[in-house]
Amino acid sequence: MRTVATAGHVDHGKSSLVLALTGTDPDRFPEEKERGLTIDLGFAFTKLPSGEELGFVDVPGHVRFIKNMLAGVGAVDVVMLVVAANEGWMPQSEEHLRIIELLGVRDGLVCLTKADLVDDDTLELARLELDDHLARSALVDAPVVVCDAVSGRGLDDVRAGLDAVLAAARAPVDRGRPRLWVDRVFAAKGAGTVVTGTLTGGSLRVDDEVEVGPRARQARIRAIETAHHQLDVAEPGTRVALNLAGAEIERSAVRRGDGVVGAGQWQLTDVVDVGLAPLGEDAFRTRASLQCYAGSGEHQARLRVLDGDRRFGRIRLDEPLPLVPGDRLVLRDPGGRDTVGGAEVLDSAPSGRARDAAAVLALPLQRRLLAAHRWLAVDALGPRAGLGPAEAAALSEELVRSGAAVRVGRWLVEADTVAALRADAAERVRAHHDRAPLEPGVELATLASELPIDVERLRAAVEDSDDLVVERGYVRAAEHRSRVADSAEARALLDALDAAPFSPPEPASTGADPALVRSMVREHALVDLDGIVFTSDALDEARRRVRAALRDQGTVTVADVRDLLGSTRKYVLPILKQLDAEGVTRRRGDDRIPGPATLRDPG
Ligand SMILES: Nc1nc2c(ncn2[C@@H]2O[C@H](COP(=O)(O)OP(=O)(O)OP(=O)(O)O)[C@@H](O)[C@H]2O)c(=O)[nH]1
Ligand SMILES: [Mg+2]
Repeated sequence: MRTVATAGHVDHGKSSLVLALTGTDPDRFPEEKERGLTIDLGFAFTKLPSGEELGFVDVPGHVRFIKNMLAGVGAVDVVMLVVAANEGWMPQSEEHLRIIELLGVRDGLVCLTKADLVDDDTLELARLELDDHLARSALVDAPVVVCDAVSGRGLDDVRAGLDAVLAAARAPVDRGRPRLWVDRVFAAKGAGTVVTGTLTGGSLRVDDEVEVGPRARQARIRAIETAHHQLDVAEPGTRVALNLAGAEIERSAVRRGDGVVGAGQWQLTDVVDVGLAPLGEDAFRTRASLQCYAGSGEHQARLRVLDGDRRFGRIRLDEPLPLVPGDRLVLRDPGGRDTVGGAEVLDSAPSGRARDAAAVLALPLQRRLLAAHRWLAVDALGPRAGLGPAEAAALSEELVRSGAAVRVGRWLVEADTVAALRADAAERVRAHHDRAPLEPGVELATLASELPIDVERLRAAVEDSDDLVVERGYVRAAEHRSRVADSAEARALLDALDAAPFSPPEPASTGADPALVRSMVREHALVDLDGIVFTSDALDEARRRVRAALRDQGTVTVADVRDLLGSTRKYVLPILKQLDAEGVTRRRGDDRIPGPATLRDPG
């Protein structure tokens, strides 16, 4: 199914044409029928000669209801522009055409209707005038059909014309990232809430999880309907009604302008950097309050122009929306009198300073994403670029293959950025090795704060590098000895301590360098218990013997342990204090009983 929106000046015969083509009067409200004036959007369905199902979104022509018109055209990419032959081109013919262009619509059919009200000469004149207005517009190549809704003249040409235009128009894209801008909401008969809109970007099926509105409320699709029949799957381009189930949905009012998107696939944003498309000179002041139309919604927005040429701007919206690069916005002055221009979203999550943004925004999409974010999480690529999972994966690969980016952990980073980071890190680490050759390297967190960068990114960048190594929380040069404890000096010290493991000599008395001792403690080759340095092996052995004794006797005294280890109180007390701290033993009066760790695992 495809969806087409009407456009054109008030009273020019849009709704009458939709009625004549579909048999459904799109004017739903009694007030509309009475006054013969469309106020809000109307919907009707038909089947074209080709067999294609067609949904119409019929918009009001009166300038007072332009907000509703914008809600109707926000998600369609084919229009039917209607001009009455007896009145010719009028202000809303012009404004609607401009709006359509700002939204990026390139395909449409033009109906010169009410032909029954004019003679042939007037009709010919109207036709020439119309061609004038369409020249140099987005609809310059659109077929023009002469018709009227009273006698039915030309209606078959309209149907054939719609078929031809739809066949030639870009097919709705399926990126696997569905989004539906809600244009109508009502309570379902049984339960739940029904929202309608034109589905784009991907398909939705019954039972899919979706997120709704600025707070991304969770909902499940209970049923899908189009043109009065039920669907299991709705394809992009279809006008659908979704029956939504979910506690958060029942309680809250879903409104026109809310987005319904595939769960977990979209990021909501209330600030976007855009390319500006002004209508006329001086359309945008450097800072301005505007009405911004996005999808089916109207929003208050603040625009800040980012460059002297007024090509780029930063727009802050009154609430977060699911927007991606490529989305088109229409901007009107807050008095609501004029459409001043449009905007194309270029960056949906601008992070840099506004005054630096323009240079980045001028780049093509891929370079722009990398330049704007520097560290672009791979799983954010889809939402940031407006791409589906498959496209995002392909883009990621392409960026790496072309050398534009390097894959670092879960990020894509400009090659230069990573290279500079690694060089900086390596220089600092080497300088540290020179200053403190006995130390294992620089602590990862310390290095991160010096650079500065967060630890996770630094770790990823260093782990993939050839000349740096991360080990036990330290970054060292690849050629730096991995363990101080493997050195000859260290072996000599270990041998000296091992000679009397439970009453070891002071390291200084063996001639060991205090820096070496500190490094060995950090590497867990030695333990420092209240200033007495034991080998880790000695502590392990002491722990083993104490646990064995506890198993046999239930309790041990300091004197028991002293005998067990063949040592003296001076050494035994710090060892027992350590075992207490580990939960191996617990004090009870003068005795030690099994601690929580021993009770859990008696060994
Ligand atoms: N003679 C004649 N009258 C028409 C034709 N089409 C519409 N009309 C009349 O023109 C008036 C306006 O028609 P609508 O179809 O409501 O016009 P519209 O463009 O939908 O108007 P808005 O939605 O308010 O912008 C009605 O009185 C129609 O009966 C036509 O082809 N010939
Ligand atoms: Mg109408």
